[in-house]
Amino acid sequence: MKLISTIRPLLALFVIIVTVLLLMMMLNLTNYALELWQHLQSLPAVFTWLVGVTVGTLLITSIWVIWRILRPSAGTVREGAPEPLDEVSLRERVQQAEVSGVDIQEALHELEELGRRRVHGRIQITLFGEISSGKSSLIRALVPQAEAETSVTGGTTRELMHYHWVTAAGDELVLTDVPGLNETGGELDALAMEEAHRAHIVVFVCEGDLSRSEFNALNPLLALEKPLIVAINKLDRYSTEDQDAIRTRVRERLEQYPELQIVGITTRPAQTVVRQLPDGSEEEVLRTLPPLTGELEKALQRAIDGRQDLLESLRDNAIFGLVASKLDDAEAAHRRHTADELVRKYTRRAILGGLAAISPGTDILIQGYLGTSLVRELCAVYDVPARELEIEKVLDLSTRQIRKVLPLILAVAGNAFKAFPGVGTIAGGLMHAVAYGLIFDTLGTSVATILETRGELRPAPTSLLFREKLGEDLDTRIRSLARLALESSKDQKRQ
Ligand SMILES: Nc1nc2c(ncn2[C@@H]2O[C@H](COP(=O)(O)OP(=O)(O)OP(=O)(O)O)[C@@H](O)[C@H]2O)c(=O)[nH]1
Ligand SMILES: [Mg+2]
Repeated sequence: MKLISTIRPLLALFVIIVTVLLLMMMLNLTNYALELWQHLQSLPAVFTWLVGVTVGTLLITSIWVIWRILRPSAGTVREGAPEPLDEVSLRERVQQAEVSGVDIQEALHELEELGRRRVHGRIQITLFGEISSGKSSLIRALVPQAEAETSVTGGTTRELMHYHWVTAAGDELVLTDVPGLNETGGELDALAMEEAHRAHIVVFVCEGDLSRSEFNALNPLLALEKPLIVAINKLDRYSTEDQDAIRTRVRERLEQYPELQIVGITTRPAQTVVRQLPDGSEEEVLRTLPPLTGELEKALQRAIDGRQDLLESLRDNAIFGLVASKLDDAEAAHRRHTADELVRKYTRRAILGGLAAISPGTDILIQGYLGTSLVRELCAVYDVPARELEIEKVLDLSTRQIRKVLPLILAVAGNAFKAFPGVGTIAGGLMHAVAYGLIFDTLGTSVATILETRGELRPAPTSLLFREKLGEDLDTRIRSLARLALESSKDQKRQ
């Protein structure tokens, strides 16, 4: 508020100066224009025309140039294949990660799978959709000899199943059946999504209009930028008018994606017929009719007959993205593991330090060599610059938090030792050792969490998290630290 009140007069002064300058400029310009007009009057008419035409042309050209610059770029057609991600640098990254001890198995497996798929060279089509939308039935309709299971209960397909399909045009394709979306609470969605990355073409099977979750599931698929076909299934359940209405509705909802192909299919149409029995009575029988998948087959053929190199590079790019994200995950897990080890190492050291203290004071500080090097080492693990000033602030703020809870920690520690038979009277050093251990464990995990989530060392949030974590699960943590302190104390005595 103070700042605003001092700025106000300056702002007013600025407005006055700008107004005066603008006024002067306007008067000057008017004067200049009038002078020019008078000059032109004294010249032959052809000169006046010439100046008029030149000024007009200049104005129109500059307006046209400005419009070209500011015109929204939407609608520009993507020309040619997209720049493929750099496979060489991706493989280099995998190698470097392996040297640093990161588990590269999943990323490597993905690249090997890409190699295998490149060798057999078949177009891969992944079916995607909610449970029971009819994905397995579609496979059965397209490849009648395939043994795809179908069920009324939903959640039949729980793993990836590949089917070899030779189309009427003679193209060799691989159809992949994936688990339905939201199957067992979405547990298998990632499996389905990964397979969509590996495909050349994705067919999104839905029944009727798109539900909200289907609509949301389409977004990450569209982001893959590969040919996507939305197949509206089970159309046999609707009258012709309703079928048209459903198609129109789906088309309207997806109109911002003109590259999407929308088709209607019935993969396992059923019809109830009334049958006359010999005794004159009647019974209702469910009759399965031949599937209708022509529209989808045509759409697939269109996608296949397009540019093969484009299909390949889109598939490759999606897989490279998948490899990169698997590497990111593996690197994050590796960092977390290294950070955990570090925290354990420093907790042990802190316990030993506590045991070695000759007369433990009532004031526990975490400044000093041990605290500083724990934070510094954690920063190195997360590739974050470790500034001395920030480290000091983290330690200082956290120490302030300790003072409030230290009596409680010492009391719980004293109590915990009672659970160990034959420990006898507890020396203050042992209790302090446990408190030190708890503090270093909490500090380490808090710093690691902040570094991981924020990508930088932030003293205030770190100390807040430290306070929150310090009281968490106190009994259990102190009991295991007490055991560690006792073992360390015994080791010390033995030496
Ligand atoms: N009326 C009608 N029912 C169909 C059609 N296609 C499939 N169904 C029925 O829908 C149910 C589910 O079919 P599935 O092919 O197992 O569906 P899915 O998508 O593979 O299911 P999950 O593997 O569980 O994700 C079965 O009862 C099929 O008989 C169709 O075109 N019309
Ligand atoms: Mg299925």
